[in-house]
Amino acid sequence: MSLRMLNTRPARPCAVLVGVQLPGVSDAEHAADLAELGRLVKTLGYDAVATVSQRREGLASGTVLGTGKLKELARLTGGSGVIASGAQDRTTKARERWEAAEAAVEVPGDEPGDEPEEEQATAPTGDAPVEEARRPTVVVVDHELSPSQLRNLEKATGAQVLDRTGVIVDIFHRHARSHEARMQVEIARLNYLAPRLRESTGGRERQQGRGAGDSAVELDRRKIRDRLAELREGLAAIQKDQDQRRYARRDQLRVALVGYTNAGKSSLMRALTGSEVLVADQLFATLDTTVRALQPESRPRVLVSDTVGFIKKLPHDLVASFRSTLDEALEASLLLYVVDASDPTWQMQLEVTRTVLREIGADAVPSLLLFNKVDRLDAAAQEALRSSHPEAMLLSAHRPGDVGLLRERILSAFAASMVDADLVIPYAAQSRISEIYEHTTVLSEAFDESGRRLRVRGLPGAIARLTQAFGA
Ligand SMILES: Nc1nc2c(ncn2[C@@H]2O[C@H](COP(=O)(O)OP(=O)(O)OP(=O)(O)O)[C@@H](O)[C@H]2O)c(=O)[nH]1
Ligand SMILES: [Mg+2]
Repeated sequence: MSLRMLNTRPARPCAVLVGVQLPGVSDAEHAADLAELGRLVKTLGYDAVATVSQRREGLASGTVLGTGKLKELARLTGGSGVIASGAQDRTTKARERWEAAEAAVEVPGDEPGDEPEEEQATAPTGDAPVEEARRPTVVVVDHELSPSQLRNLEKATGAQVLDRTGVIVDIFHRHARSHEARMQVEIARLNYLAPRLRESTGGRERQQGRGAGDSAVELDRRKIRDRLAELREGLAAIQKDQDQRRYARRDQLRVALVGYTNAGKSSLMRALTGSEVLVADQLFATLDTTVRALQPESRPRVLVSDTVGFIKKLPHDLVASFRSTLDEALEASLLLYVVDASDPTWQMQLEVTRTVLREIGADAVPSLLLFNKVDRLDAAAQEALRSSHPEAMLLSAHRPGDVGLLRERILSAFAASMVDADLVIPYAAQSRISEIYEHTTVLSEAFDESGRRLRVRGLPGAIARLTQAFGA
């Protein structure tokens, strides 16, 4: 017995995943959704130790799950399984859970048949502390819950309940680094929390009496409103500054890496620009937009931006809060759609990315489809992608040769839209030569009495501006 206790891993809190399979959602899709929820939950630092899943017509019921499934879930978490009088304090249920420990904790898996029978749910007393440590204390539901569904589930399970949006908002909160990202995330978080405020403090309120709880919540809500106003003001100032910087880059060639979270955008950003952006095998590692020049530098210079990834069922106000990512995409001269070709759900991931970008009008921007991580695919799978998507490029961000070819593809995509012009730079204005080299490719150069004569090639905008100043 004591040996088993020694085996106990340092406590990472345990979570149980809950999903409803709605009509029209295939088994495979449902399993993939739950697997993705598992990765989100892992990114947040929990171990997903069990899955409860049910086929239902809709999500409208008070607890999302049916009565039987709710009981099953409650067995895992040690809750009562009922809502009305089930609002007992979790500590009063400790003994019950202690007794129900071991077998009720399901090994991760999506098979409904894996679920343990009720009569198995008795563990030897001596094991109780070990099993108690592995008992899920968090229930994570793969759908957006209404505040009352959330409260009902908390009552019935005795566990903390998070929905998919809540998990994403929490990850964003942990990963945001820059001042701007932190402000954006705080706005999204407060918007998410405000309507759920009363529910999450439900237990305490009941003890204090409803009136006291309500006014405290009202006060909190007012504070949230004030804070939101303050944040929006701060963000507007930052974004104005960014707009100006973007305006200054308007004539430059810009490429934006867009795609599902974890597709390898930051890895490609590093490889293309030599920058040290964060690469990590977790969801939403990047929450800041970074812009760097393509390396080795080209003439004209090409700027590459790394952006925040997308995910299925990303709440709309969270998308909206990432304005800088969307602006980067919208204003890019070329969009690189990065797909993790080794993920069995890549088609869905690409569709999600396309849908969000279509919604903001970025589908008009020329694009190039990149199947990344092909080092994980066998030859047959690569061949299949090549024949189904002849226009796309297969590559691995980890192979310098592939990255070199991508660089060539980017430069040749721009070559088609370039225009040529003749410029004369008077000797008195030679200090502006570097500006010309930055924005154009100089095709030929000669000197005469009027100054330096250049034949240049660049984007129409930059050429128009330069011709106005130096047109021959
Ligand atoms: N095998 C393989 N792994 C890759 C490749 N590209 C990226 N990865 C890995 O995939 C994981 C995610 O890579 P990132 O570059 O951080 O992905 P991202 O798209 O920026 O992800 P977010 O910022 O979270 O949206 C990391 O563990 C990378 O090392 C590749 O071509 N092959
Ligand atoms: Mg990234």
